Amino acid sequence: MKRASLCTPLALGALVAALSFVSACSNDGNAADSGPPMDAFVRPDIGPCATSADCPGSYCNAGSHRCCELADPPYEICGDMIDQNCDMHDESCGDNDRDGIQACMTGQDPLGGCDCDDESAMVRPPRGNVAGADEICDGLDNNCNGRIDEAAACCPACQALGADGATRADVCTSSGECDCSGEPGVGACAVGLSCCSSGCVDVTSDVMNCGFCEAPCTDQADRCTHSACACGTDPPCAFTGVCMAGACPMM
Ligand SMILES: [Ca+2]
Ligand SMILES: [Ca+2]
Ligand SMILES: [Ca+2]
Ligand SMILES: [Ca+2]
Repeated sequence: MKRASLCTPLALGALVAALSFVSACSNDGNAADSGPPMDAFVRPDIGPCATSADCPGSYCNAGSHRCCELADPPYEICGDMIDQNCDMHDESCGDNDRDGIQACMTGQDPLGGCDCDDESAMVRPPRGNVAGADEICDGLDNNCNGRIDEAAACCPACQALGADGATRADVCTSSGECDCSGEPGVGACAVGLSCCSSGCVDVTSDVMNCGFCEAPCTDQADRCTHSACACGTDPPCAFTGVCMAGACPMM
């Protein structure tokens, strides 16, 4: 592979390289120079490229001196002078896309709750009160979990189940099987059940998932009947009333 001399200005694609250049080239052999030999100034982790000419079809990352190669899983670390997602620039730190999740910084695990693409509000992990982005079939890891388009809606095995494939399951396993992440490893929920965070449930009667997943009934009801919350055989109590033993308090 072609390598430029450390003392050739054209070789300086980055601040890091510039610092190496200044240090190395100041060691010109004069008696006043008592530093270590030139090679000692080369960063030990410096990569194989000096300029983008060394990277056919790609370009040389300034911070690593390695040809840009898409990180797997895809993510971007801000402010490190390395373009992990190969979009031709290093991301700034902060919350650039204003989706409530800070960019991933050096030393942070990209799968640990930082924004793996802080330039797209369509990409963010769940964190605190901020919901993660929905995983949609767009070739991106929208929820920053390290998997691209793993949702049931993007999964041929779930689609093969028919119209309710994305209701009975929510994820495609890494081996391509349709599964419910609330009850992993058992495949899609049985016909008539919905895949919710608590597993496979009947949303027509489940008080914690009444009508829809993650839709619990309040204290004004004590059961879920035909997908609707109820207090006994009646509708839920008025706002301040707590349903007890199937009855609302006397007003
Ligand atoms: Ca970066
Ligand atoms: Ca963000
Ligand atoms: Ca994902
Ligand atoms: Ca996606």
